[in-house]
Amino acid sequence: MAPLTHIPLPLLPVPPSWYPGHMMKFTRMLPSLLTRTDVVIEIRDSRLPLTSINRSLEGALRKWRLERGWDPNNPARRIVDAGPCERLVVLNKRDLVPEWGMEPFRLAMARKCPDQQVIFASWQKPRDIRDLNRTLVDIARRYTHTPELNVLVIGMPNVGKSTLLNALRNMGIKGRTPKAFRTSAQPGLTQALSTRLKLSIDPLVYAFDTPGVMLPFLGQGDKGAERGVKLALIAGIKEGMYEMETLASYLLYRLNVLNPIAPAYLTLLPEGTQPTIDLEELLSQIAQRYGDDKTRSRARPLTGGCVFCQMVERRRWYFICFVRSSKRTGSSFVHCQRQRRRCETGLGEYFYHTRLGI
Ligand SMILES: Nc1nc2c(ncn2[C@@H]2O[C@H](COP(=O)(O)OP(=O)(O)OP(=O)(O)O)[C@@H](O)[C@H]2O)c(=O)[nH]1
Ligand SMILES: [Mg+2]
Repeated sequence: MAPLTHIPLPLLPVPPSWYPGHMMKFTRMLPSLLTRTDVVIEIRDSRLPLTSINRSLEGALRKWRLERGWDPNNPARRIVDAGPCERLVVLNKRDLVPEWGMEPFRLAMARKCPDQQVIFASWQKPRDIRDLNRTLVDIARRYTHTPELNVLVIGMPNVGKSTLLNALRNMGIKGRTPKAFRTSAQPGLTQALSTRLKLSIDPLVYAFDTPGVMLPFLGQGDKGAERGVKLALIAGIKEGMYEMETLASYLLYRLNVLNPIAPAYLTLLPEGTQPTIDLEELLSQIAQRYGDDKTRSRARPLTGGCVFCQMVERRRWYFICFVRSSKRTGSSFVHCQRQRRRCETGLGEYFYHTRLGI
């Protein structure tokens, strides 16, 4: 099979600005909230472990740690240990990324950011939730003079903050507990700081859920444009801000870059099909192979949504969806494939940074 030799980045639109008032309000509140916080759990999406970092919250977190006695010159050393002050980074939705890359990525992060404890987790894996619960309980037990531990959960929209808190509560409190926080596949559901939620009784651990905060500005040039599209692909940006074609062509570009010899979409097509950089051509091939009618019912949940939403909704299936705007062409083509051991349908970031050691 002839490998693709030239894979141009598709023309991407200037990233939209999605920074509604509740996000700005929360960002302003953060420094004062931190004065009452003992542990920050910052949630990111395992599929975009770097792009889902919200750098706009970084300043407030650094200040909080310095005020609580961490060494400004050595972020791993604490000069005054007067009370709990921990920052945990949870790379959530780990069920959607391949296992083999996690440990190298965690090690690379530990080298680069020694002040952050990086944990991969998924609410679908009870062991992850139990470990996280134990980490919080251990921190609380270390500080016997602190009557209760207050945990603040922050992160970009839709990374799974409310879901993780519900899971932590179910794990930490015996008996049936009602679902505490509302969750949604669409970003921006939580819009205000929550009331406190009890995660453990002995020791007492409370947590606060917060609204997801997007970056006020996604960046200039190709970098900013790519950042926007990537976030849209994992449903981190409000639905409808991107054309489906834009998302599909970027996804095609990513899959080609990831494996120019045998990109993942070839498994959808008859043997011998050549890789392509032409989205229209690929769509036609998929249409020919699967036809429209068969796939229409599957396409329904995608109404204007994002290509990777499906991965979230159906655990054991990875979807590669190439969808034409139904308005313009009246058709949509969707196909799913079984989860592969070394899944290459991700956005590539995870893979690359694991290889490069960040
Ligand atoms: N596959 C998978 N999906 C998850 C996981 N955690 C959360 N989700 C899904 O991600 C979507 C967003 O979850 P939420 O908990 O509402 O996310 P959030 O960060 O609170 O979102 P905002 O309130 O909008 O900031 C939901 O559809 C969840 O079911 C996970 O570990 N794995
Ligand atoms: Mg929420």
